[in-house]
Amino acid sequence: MTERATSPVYRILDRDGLRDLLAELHEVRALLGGEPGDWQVGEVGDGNLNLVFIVEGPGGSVCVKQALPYVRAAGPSWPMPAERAFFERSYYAAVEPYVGRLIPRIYHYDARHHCTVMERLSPHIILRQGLIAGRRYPNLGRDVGEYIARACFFTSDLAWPFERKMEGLALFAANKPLVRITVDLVFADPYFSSPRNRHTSPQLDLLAAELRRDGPLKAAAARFGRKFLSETQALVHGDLHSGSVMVTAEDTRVIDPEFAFYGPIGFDLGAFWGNLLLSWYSQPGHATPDDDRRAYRDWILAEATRFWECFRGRFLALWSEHGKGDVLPAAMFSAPADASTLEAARGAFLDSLLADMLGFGACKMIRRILGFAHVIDFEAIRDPQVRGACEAGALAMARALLTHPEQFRSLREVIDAVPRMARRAEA
Ligand code: SR1
Ligand code: MG
Repeated sequence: MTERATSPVYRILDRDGLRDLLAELHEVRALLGGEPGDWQVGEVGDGNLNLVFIVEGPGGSVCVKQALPYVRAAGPSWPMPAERAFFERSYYAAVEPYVGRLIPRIYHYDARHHCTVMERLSPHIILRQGLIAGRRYPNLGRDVGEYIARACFFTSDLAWPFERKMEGLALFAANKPLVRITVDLVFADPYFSSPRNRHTSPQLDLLAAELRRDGPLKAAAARFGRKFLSETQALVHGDLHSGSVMVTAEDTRVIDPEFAFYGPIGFDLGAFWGNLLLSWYSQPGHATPDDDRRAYRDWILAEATRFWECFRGRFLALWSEHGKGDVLPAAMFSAPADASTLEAARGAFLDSLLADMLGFGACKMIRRILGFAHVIDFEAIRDPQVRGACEAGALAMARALLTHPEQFRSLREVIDAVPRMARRAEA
C-alpha cells in the first residue's frame, strides 16, 4: 500500500532529473555506458496520458515512462493519479512468466516518481503507425492472439484455484481512476452530448445525432458496459489497441498496460480486433496513386481472422494442458464419457468470448469516432469529406454488430460484412 501512496518527492522529470535518477541505478547505468552527462535524452510520448523518454548512452539505450498527475491530452484541468504506474508495473510482473518476450523487459520501477525504466524497443514502431503506412506484419495476428490467450488464461479461474485470482482482484481493484476513464469514455459519453466528445463536423453531425437517439444501440453499449464492470474473468490489459503494440517484421510486443484490472477477456480481444477494423475503414484516406490499399485491406481482414483463430486455438490448448482451476474441474469430468461434454462446455465458453470480442470491439470503434480520444488512423486524413466517409463506414459496422449481432452466425460472416457496411454507408 505504501508503494502506491502519492510520493512526497514526486516531480515531473526533466532531462537532468532523469539523468540523476538513472545514474543511481547500477544495472541501467552499466547498460547506458559512459557518464550521465554523455546520455542523450528525448521526450517522445504521443499518447494521451504520460511522458515517455528515450535515453541513449554510448553503450545502449532505455525507455522511461512517467505517469503525469493529469491527463496529458487535456492538461492539468483533468487530474489523474500518477499511481497508475504502479498498476502498469504490477500487470507486467503478473503476466511476464507466461508471455515472456511478448512484453518489454522491465529494468526498474521507481515508486517515488511513478516511472518505469524498460527496454527500448528498436527498431520497433507503434503498430498503428505501421498500419497507416501500409506495412505488413506476418506474425501479428498470431502473436497478439497468443499473447491474450496466455495472459488471460493464466490469470483466470481456469488455470488456478480461485484463491490466486482473488489476490490479484484485491490488488487491481484499486486501479479505479483508470477504470473510470473507460466507463465514461467508452461506454457512456459517445452515446450522449458529453462536452468531452467531438466528431468530424459537419460531415457526421446527422449520423452522430441519429446514433444518440438509437435506443437498441444504447442498450447494447450499456450491456457491454455492465459486462466490463461485472465479469472478472481474468487480468486484462485494459487498453490493448493498435497503439499499445510495437512491431518489427518479425517481433511483436505489447506495451502500456496501465488500465489493467480484472475484467472480461473479450475486452482485450475487442480492443485489438476493433482497432484492426478501424484501420481497415481508414485505408482509403491513406491510398496513393501507387497503392490503392485494396490488397492491404484484404491483409488486415486476414490478420483479424487469424488473430481470433490463434487466440481460440491457443486458449483451448492451454486449458487442456494447464487447466488446474475450479472451473470445469478435471475430477468432475474424468470418465471417458465426459470428454465430449467437457469439449462442448469449453467450446461454448470460447463462443461467448467471440460474441464479447465483437461487442466490445464495436464499442471501441464508436468511442474513437464520436468520443474524446480519437485515433490517428482517421485524424491523419486531412480531407474531412474523405475522413467522414471512412468513419461513417466504421460506425455502420459497429452499429450492426451491437444492434443485430444475430445476423452474424460466424466470424466469417462478420468479416464478409466489413466491405458491405462501407458501401452501405456511402449509399
Ligand atoms: C483520458 S485518456 C483517453 C484514452 O487514452 C487511452 O489510450 C485510453 O484508451 C483512454 O480511454
Ligand atoms: Mg496507452
